[in-house]
Amino acid sequence: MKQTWRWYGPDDPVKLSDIKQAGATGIVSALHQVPNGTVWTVEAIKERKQIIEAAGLEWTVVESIPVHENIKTRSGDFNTYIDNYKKSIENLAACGINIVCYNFMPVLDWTRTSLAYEVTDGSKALRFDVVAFAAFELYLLKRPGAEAAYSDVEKAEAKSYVDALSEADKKTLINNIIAGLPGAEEGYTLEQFQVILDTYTNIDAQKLKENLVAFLKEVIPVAAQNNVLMCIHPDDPPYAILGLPRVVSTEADYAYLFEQVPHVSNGMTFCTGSLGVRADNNLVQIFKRFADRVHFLHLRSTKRDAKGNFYEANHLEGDVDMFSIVKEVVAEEAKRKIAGRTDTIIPMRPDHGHQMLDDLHKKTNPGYSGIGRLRGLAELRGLELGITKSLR
Ligand code: DNO
Repeated sequence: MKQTWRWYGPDDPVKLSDIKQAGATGIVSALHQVPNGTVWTVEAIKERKQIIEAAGLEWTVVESIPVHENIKTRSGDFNTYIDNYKKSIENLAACGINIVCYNFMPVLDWTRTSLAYEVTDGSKALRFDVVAFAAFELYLLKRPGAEAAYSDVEKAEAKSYVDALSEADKKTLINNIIAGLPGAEEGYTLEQFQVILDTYTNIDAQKLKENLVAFLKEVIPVAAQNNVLMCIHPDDPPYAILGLPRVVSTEADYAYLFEQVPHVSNGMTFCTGSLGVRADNNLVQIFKRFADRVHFLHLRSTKRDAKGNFYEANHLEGDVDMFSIVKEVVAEEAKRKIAGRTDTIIPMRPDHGHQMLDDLHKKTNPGYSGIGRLRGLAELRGLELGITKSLR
């Protein structure tokens, strides 16, 4: 695996020099300053690339070129936004960057209810609590239609939860969910949020799938022509929320996308943490089935409970069998070598990390602390080395 690290750009509190010391050789970055839907110019790409290379690192993966909401709903100026997307792919290819991660989640990217859940060792993790989420949509957002999605018992639980929150706690919960976690690009206020949710009134899962396939049918040929590997990130969490459809959550979802648009440039970001939230996702089976299309790996683990709550566990703990996954990755890399493919070393990044040690006293991007990810990377690197050596 190529060890990479997500860097949010010059304002990231974790510096390129820190990343070098962590032992990563590749950078995962995006032009977060460019508004969604706008072309990434060669100039702007080169500028970022030079900063990365001046630090002795390589810009390996783009995460993400965001997909404009109008493309997801196929409304408004969606054709222009698709053209712009293609142009950004061409420009990246012209600069020698050829792996692009993106997602197709309506309105919200990844979602958590708590960004500072204290685990038993005193470090802090990200968490999704189903009761807190229900409290948000039922009693803070007051989403029309939310009532029908919950049983009376669930509603009562959510009500006691919200009643016990201070005004400040309520604000934090709202912000955690809709203000936009790092990389989400879009953030909303409560008022804006309901307006944008309403743009999906006539879009069910089938329609959203069709819109995604229509987007892929336009974009993948351009990527293929430019030797760019596109890799769609799974939904996080991997199920419908807020009455919005989500269509990249399961093995069947991925199978459908690859059937519709078979070129290998139509690939996946294999995110163990997102996929692992569903007990019915068999991660090893999913990896094996789509292994030749895995262009990028997000390695982290989650721990779920019977109620559907989950928190982000240490990288080698929790529900994800990281040993088996990395073993499959090592096997896939060997297969690619024999097949004469050029992408024989799959980039991975330690996805998220706890806020721990010195991170606890610093301002960090939620999930993207320096030391927490350093721990993750070190553990994953050791795991891979152990597997590789034991196979010789
Ligand atoms: C969260 C990330 C996601 C991811 C996007 C990909 O930590 O994994 O924000 O970057 O969904 O487009």
